[in-house]
Amino acid sequence: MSTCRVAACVAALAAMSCALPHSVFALDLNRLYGHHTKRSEYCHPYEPFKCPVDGNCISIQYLCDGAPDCIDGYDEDSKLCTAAKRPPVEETASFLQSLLASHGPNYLEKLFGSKARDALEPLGGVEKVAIALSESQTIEDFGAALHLMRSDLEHLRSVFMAVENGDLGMLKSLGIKDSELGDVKFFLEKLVNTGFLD
Ligand SMILES: [Ca+2]
Repeated sequence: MSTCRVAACVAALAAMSCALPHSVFALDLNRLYGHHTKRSEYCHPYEPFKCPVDGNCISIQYLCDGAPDCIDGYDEDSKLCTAAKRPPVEETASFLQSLLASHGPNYLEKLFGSKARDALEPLGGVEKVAIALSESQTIEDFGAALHLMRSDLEHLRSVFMAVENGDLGMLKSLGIKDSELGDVKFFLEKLVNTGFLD
């Protein structure tokens, strides 16, 4: 579980690097690795990404560029590179949490099916679902990560396909409130636009 959290954290930081100056990214990486890296071993701000295994420091431009720069290829890890294109895990988790808080603990059954009851507990909780949404390259990977039943996965796929086709009637028929339609559509489109249905 803790490995998952670290991976998600790295992914979120990688995603942030697109929007933030490198110096900010470096500070956050230092905080992330601070508990097992001596201060003197910090990476230079120009090469802020530290490979977890070999400790090499690499520039942001070599993250997810298609060529391995860490000895174990971690800079090209598919989960890391998928998550780098997605909204940060924290943002996804708080969006899911806000829907549950507004509409009750079973509201997300509408999207993720019968296992998404009780604030997503049968799926491992909100954070686990948010991490899976961030790191799963495709909807099939997402289904595998959360052990979704095939029927629930096909339902979710039909929701995504409706959104991809601009059919908001599908979301309305599921009982998504008009006031939330825009946010839910935006959230699902982000996933579609980063290869979730490929
Ligand atoms: Ca690379």
